[in-house]
Amino acid sequence: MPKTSKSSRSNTATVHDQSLQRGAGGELHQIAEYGTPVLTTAQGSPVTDDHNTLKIGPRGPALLEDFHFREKIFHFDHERIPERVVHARGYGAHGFFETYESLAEYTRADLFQRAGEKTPAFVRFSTVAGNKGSFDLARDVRGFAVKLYTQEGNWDLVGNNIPVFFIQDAIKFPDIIHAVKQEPDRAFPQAQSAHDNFWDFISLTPESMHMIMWIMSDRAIPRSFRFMEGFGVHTFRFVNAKNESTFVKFHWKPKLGLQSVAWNEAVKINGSDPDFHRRDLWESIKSGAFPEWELQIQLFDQNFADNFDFDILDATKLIPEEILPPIPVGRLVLDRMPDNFFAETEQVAFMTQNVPPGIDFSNDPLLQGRNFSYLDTQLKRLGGPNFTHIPINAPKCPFNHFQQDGHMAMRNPVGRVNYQPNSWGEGPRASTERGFRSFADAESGQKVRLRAESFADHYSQARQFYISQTLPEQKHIAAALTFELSKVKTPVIRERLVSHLLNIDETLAAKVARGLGLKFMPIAAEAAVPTRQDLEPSPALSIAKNGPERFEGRKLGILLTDGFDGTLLKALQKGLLAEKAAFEIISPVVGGAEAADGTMVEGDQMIDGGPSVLYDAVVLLTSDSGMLDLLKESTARDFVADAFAHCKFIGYSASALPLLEKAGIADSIDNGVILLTEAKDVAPFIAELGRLRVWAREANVKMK
Ligand code: HDE
Repeated sequence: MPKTSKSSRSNTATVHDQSLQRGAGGELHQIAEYGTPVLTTAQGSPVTDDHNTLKIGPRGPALLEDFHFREKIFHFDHERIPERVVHARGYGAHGFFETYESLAEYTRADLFQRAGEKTPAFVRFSTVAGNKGSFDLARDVRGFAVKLYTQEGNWDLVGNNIPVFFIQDAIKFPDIIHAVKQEPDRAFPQAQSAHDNFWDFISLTPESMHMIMWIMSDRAIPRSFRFMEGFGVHTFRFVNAKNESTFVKFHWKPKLGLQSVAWNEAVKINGSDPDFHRRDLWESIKSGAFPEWELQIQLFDQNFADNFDFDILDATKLIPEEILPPIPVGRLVLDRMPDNFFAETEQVAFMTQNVPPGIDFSNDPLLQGRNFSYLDTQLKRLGGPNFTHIPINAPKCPFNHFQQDGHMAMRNPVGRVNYQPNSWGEGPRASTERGFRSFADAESGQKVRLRAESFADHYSQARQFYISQTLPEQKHIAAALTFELSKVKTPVIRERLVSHLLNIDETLAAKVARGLGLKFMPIAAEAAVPTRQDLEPSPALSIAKNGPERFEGRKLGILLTDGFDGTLLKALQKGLLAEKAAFEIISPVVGGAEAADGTMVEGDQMIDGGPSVLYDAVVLLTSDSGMLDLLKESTARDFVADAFAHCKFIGYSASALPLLEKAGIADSIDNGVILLTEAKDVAPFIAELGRLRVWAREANVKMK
């Protein structure tokens, strides 16, 4: 947030700092003063000079005995650990989960027993395909992994922001991931699914079609982590104290509603702020605007499962919320950033098999495979079996076991006893009463490598998703498919994909075929289940139908020039504060702009560094004289043209009209481009911002 006076710089070290001394070669040493901590080696030995290696004479050879240098460099050389094979780029935060009411009827999970119980939580959001250093606005699934430190052990709900998945059996996971990541010979494209290998695999994998509808929708380019849903995806089980089981699906619903960006916007955000999502989470938590989600659950019994149209073990299917309304059971609040990114966000080890008593697995073959993979991957990534000793991974409840030794062991069992049974009467013992007990489902059958026939309908829910979208959302899906396939060089892959689309929606298939310039329409792909079910639309699947209708939590970009109307700015600031929305000042120079009454307002961004794609809506507060300079600046034109093209609300003072002209929109002013003349215009303007986008404009700024 900008300040209206100059900020103090007292915390910033300058070359006038008294603690700075010059060494013989002119280098600056910062030396310890009374009360400041003394630099030491990792062994605790105080250091005299951290700028020069130990040498024979100032220009002589370096000495091997320089233990400080050796320790410093060797540690640096070992700083990297393998990045996650998927979900490498992520960002996390601490918080808590609060239970609304006891769920003892359904589960004995300790965290769900008492109303008002608060359970510490750590959440890591991520993209899937890109490397650790890739950009945030990739078109991709987002990971939504939640670690809940319950009083009966850690529960990891390792979910995504999309409730279904590409594949039905874990054995296909390496294939889909190989296909989506950079192609192995050329090592590109980075963090993009728009390439031959991905679409080749997809077009040969009909079970992925439902997920493809989601991943080509706006869900794959969320505005920020704060505005997306999370899903446990699989069917799990609740098990109560009487060992009765109820099936359960988990959903996280963001308090601020759902929101995504436009594709063209995503591409530009990646250029101007590749850390857009990280920064958003950091800024909102640091400013005290703590993101919040409600945990809602879909509960159902075997009878429901037997009568539902699809197999509840199939992770490419969901249960529409209209058929089985989710029940709110608690809330998740993120209120603290990690002290250190590596120690916490990078080293956090999520594992689907981390479940406390009262939560159990279903036979979903994807979940069963995951239960193997996550432990294995942590052993590799974190270097050994003692990753549970790392504070972010250690339970916060008492724990006792006989596991010992190994690399970096930090909590070996104390005393003589490290086995059971023993004659010493010491050490922990298993408890039939408190311990985890798997639900005793009766299983029998032949050993087979077979996919269940009940998994075979790949198109009905894909169509249901598509027809549940608003018109603009449907257009975005068609545009995304066309864009992605336009990057595919092999025509047969494009055609094969269109042949699947024909089984989902003929108009969609026709649009994509037209967009790609296909000479003829391929025949529809042969479906394993010939008759597609015509399912009712499910409004819960659309982002637009579940909008926030408030500007709370969003950010307004205010472009100022010298001579702007200070009363309008003050009214905007006040209105946004009341709305719990943020704003940034963008000015031709970062030093800021001077209002007509002589007040100086500091800028947060120079016009070059603050393109309109970084904001949910923009305002142009200018003056006639200020406009003369701004008109020479092409980024100012782009600022306005992009905001308009991305269907954003634009507020402007009358003097900004020439800039609207320069941006080519003066003749297309619609009800989303709003003149702000005096302070009383501001409240209705802010109320309008709650609509977030003027989707009706899209027809005028995009080809059909
Ligand atoms: Fe994962 N997944 N996954 N996944 N996954 C990993 O574990 C895996 C799947 C998800 O922020 C890995 O620690 C298999 C579905 C998230 O640290 C690895 C299969 C869903 C994260 C792994 C799946 C997810 C991971 C890589 C197919 C949504 C990031 C690094 C059966 C419900 C967690 C790691 C974090 C990470 C395996 C499919 C979500 C290799 C074998 C479905 C959010 O273990």
